[in-house]
Amino acid sequence: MSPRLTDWSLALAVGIAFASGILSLIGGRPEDWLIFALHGVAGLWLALLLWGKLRRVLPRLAQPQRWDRATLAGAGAALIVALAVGSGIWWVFGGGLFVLGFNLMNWHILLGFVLTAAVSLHMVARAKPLRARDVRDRRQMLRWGALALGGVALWPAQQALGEKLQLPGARRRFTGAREVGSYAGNTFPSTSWIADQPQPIAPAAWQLKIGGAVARSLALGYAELLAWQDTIEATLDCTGGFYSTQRWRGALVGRLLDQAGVLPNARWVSFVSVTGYRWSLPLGEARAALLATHIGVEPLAYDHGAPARLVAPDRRGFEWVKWVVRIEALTVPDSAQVFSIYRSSFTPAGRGLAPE
Ligand code: HEM
Ligand SMILES: Nc1nc2c(c(=O)[nH]1)N[C@H]1C(S)=C(S)[C@@H](COP(=O)(O)O)O[C@H]1N2
Ligand SMILES: [Mo]
Repeated sequence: MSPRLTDWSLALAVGIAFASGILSLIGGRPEDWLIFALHGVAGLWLALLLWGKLRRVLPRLAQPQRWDRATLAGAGAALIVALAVGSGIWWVFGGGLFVLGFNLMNWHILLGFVLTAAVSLHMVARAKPLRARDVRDRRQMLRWGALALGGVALWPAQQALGEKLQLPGARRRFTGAREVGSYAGNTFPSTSWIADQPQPIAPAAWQLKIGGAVARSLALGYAELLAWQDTIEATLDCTGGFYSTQRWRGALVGRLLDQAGVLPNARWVSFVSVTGYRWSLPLGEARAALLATHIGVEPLAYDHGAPARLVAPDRRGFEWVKWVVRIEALTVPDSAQVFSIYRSSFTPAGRGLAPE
């Protein structure tokens, strides 16, 4: 393949891997598996392309007298690609790692960002346009197609290999997440998007406000919530790489909304944490979600969002708002909620300081 075709293919593979990686963060419904498959294929295709490129440049790398600054940059780039791809494959096979407070999946995502930034900068500085002759040669294009097909074929082959060898990674969910502490009460890990750490809320002092596009705003106490004993089984699947399936107990959000009387123009429902962290669901989905007070037979522990947290089946863990204090019916989507999950840990309430 011509160097330019290889380079543009590398950039395309990185672009697809990055875009599908970002999309995968919000994918949790079973049909979203395709995003994860696309991500794997793009990553494995990238590995094949890198291999091809290395075979071309290795002879030069072996001769120090021919090194220049570009050689160094190129070797560095190859290393980042190898680390990004390698960390992904290692995760899929079940590898573990915990360095500087980050696990292997955290590092993989970080490397994905670094790689994408590096490739973008590199292209701005040095990309040469693809010429007709780079894509006209039949033999070249056959080779290009073979490599792309190789990426597509490697993905299922690798899944099958993991299963055949019964590698630990074979038991992961389609999101890549690994099971921890299902049906064992509060014992599964607790985590934050950033670092929310509000002061504990005593159930007796807790109030749930329901407002927004409703007929009558109201406030409920903990005991009123306990009166409902709705249970649902649902899987909390954190983008940090673990999942846990529990039988959650509490009140279906639909019941709470009915008490307040949702206005006909309401379309979304927002769940607001005491830290300011908030997320919303479409009305129908929100009705079927649970405001949980219990995991199995145990009351929610502080870390898991006591007194009450959102349980949103088929949604990723970051959407399961903890320490919920307000539910709000919305007539327009809340586009600023994305910022709330980055900001909450830096507010006084999110840092656990006493209210001013
Ligand atoms: C452009 C940079 C990236 C590259 C080259 C890359 C590459 C890879 C590769 C090769 C795999 C293993 C796939 C397999 O063997 O089946 C993988 C897995 C994974 N990557 Fe990435 N990745 C990148 C960025 C990201 C980003 C930005 C995210 C999330 C924000 C992400 C999330 C994941 C997840 C969740 C898995 C596990 C999927 C599974 O278990 O099937 N990646 N990645
Ligand atoms: N208020 C608030 N809710 C939150 C978070 C947070 O940082 N603040 N983190 C979310 C993330 S990223 C996940 S994966 C789950 C983790 O729930 P757990 O701590 O019970 O495992 O809570 C979600 N709810
Ligand atoms: Mo998470």
